[in-house]
This record gives sequence, structure tokens and C-alpha cells, in this order.
Amino acid sequence: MPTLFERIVARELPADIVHQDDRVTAFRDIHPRAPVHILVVPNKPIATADDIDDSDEALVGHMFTVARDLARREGIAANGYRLIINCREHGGQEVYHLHVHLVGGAPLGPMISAR
Ligand code: DGP
Repeated sequence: MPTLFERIVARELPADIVHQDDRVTAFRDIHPRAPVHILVVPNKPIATADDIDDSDEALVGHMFTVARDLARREGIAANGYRLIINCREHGGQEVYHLHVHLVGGAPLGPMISAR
């Protein structure tokens, strides 16, 4: 079964895609937590951060340079933003297709809420 995000990458499911190239796709999160909330995903399925292979180093680096460029394009780079990768259950991962959340456009508060 293709992941939800594979189906977005293949344009089988609708999404507000803001960037796509031969390695990654970026689209707006369906439930934005900040004025800017974009997900950057590899086109090929990698389930979690723990499933990144050594051979994926360049791909993962590309996810970050795309996130950097999108932050500039969205006008949030100067004030800053947050990049988040949730991994598995304790990380709060909901969709098992690796993704970087690019969130910003307002102060984001503490990195992790107090217990
Ligand atoms: P995470 O908890 O890190 O796995 O985040 C998954 C994110 O994916 C969550 O912020 C909501 C978003 N999301 C889930 N389904 C869809 C969808 O169908 N379209 C879009 N654009 N975003 C989705």
C-alpha cells in the first residue's frame, strides 16, 4: 500500500504543493499549527527517521536545503522558524513517511511543552 504522502507525491491525492523536484515534494500541512506550515517529504518512501539509510544522506540534506529555500520564499527566514521531524510513537509521528515540518510566521513558544 502506498503511503498517504506517496499518493500526494504522485498527485493522486490533492494537496497544495509548493515545491517538487526529482527527489522531494513540499506541500502545505492540512492542519497548520502556524501561519506557515509546510511538509517536506522524500519522493521515495522512508518510513521514519530511524529508517534513513546511510545512502540517503544526500537526499536528507536536500530536504533541508529545500526547507531553507521555502522559508526564504515564504518570508519567514529572517525572524526564524522551526524544523521538526517526529519519529514513531513517542515522537508523535502520525504519517509513516519521513517528513520535515517547516513551521513559522509567528513566535512558536517552547520547543517541548512542560510535563
Ligand atoms: P506527524 O505527526 O509528524 O506524522 O505529522 C503528520 C502531519 O501530516 C500532520 O501535521 C497533518 C499532516 N497531514 C496528514 N494528512 C494529510 C493530508 O492528507 N494532506 C496534508 N496536506 N497534510 C496531511
